[in-house]
Amino acid sequence: MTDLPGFRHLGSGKVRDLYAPDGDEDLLLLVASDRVSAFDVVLEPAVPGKGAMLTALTRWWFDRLPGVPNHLAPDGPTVPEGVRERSMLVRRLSMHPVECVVRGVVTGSGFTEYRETGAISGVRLPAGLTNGDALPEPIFTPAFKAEQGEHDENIPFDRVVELVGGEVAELLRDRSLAVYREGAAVAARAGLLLADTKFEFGAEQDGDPAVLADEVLTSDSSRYWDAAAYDEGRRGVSFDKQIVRDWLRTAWDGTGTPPVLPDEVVQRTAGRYRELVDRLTGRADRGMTSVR
Ligand code: Q0Z
Repeated sequence: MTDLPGFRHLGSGKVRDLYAPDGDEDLLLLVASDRVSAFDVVLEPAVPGKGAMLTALTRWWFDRLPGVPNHLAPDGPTVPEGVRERSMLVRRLSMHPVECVVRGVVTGSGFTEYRETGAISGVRLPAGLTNGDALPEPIFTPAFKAEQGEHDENIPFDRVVELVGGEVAELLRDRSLAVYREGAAVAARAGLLLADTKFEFGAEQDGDPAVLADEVLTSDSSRYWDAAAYDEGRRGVSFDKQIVRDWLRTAWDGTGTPPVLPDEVVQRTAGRYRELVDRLTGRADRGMTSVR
């Protein structure tokens, strides 16, 4: 994390940092770092270009989703050169305490809940599903946003209604499903399966009550799987982080500080992030000058 002149640091997640510009209460600066996490820990060293690539991807998706209002600020203070290409200046919203998860595939915590209860977030599913099975239709499986470090708690749609009201709850669900469908269609053309993804929405003061915020359809907020591998029965192979996960499993027992990633693992991972962006956006330079 860097000191940014003209900005105040508000907080950090595992791989991102949040700032507010001095003297403008209505804006925020979201900075995507090059840090990479796996198995819930942040690893060393960083993956060069990752923050720029994921920021470019969110901007690209916002551009492709003209029907869904998003939080990008039309203008604002000049962002320091050193973080500009991995930052987004956004309008400050009143965030809804709901993670809007959409699943096209049953996996992860969703599969665990399904195995235990036959449902995910109150959505009953057919019997006999296996980890990684695709659903006939994507499902909206909201979760209540936990405090930092805790895991989100899946909640039924009725609970979303109690939290945000019926009209907003329906907007969250309908917009989430629409964005997932667009994402999955684009991914399919790129030979990728969008297994699941999560969105966050916030309300504008006296404006739209369900503005799409945060990062969108990045591989940090979504599971992108290689479709060819999936069709061969190799399910759950993450498009970008698999190299890190596979290496870490061989090199670490999960206790104490994780080992430093070898340069070869870092470089191959950077290449996978680049390939993800290239395949989704159809190659061509996307302005990530530092990455190419
Ligand atoms: C997003 C986060 C972090 C990056 C707050 N438009 C908005 N209005 C109000 N709040 C947010 C947004 Cl995007 C908001 N986050 C998550 C944390 C770095 C994003 F450390 N937190």
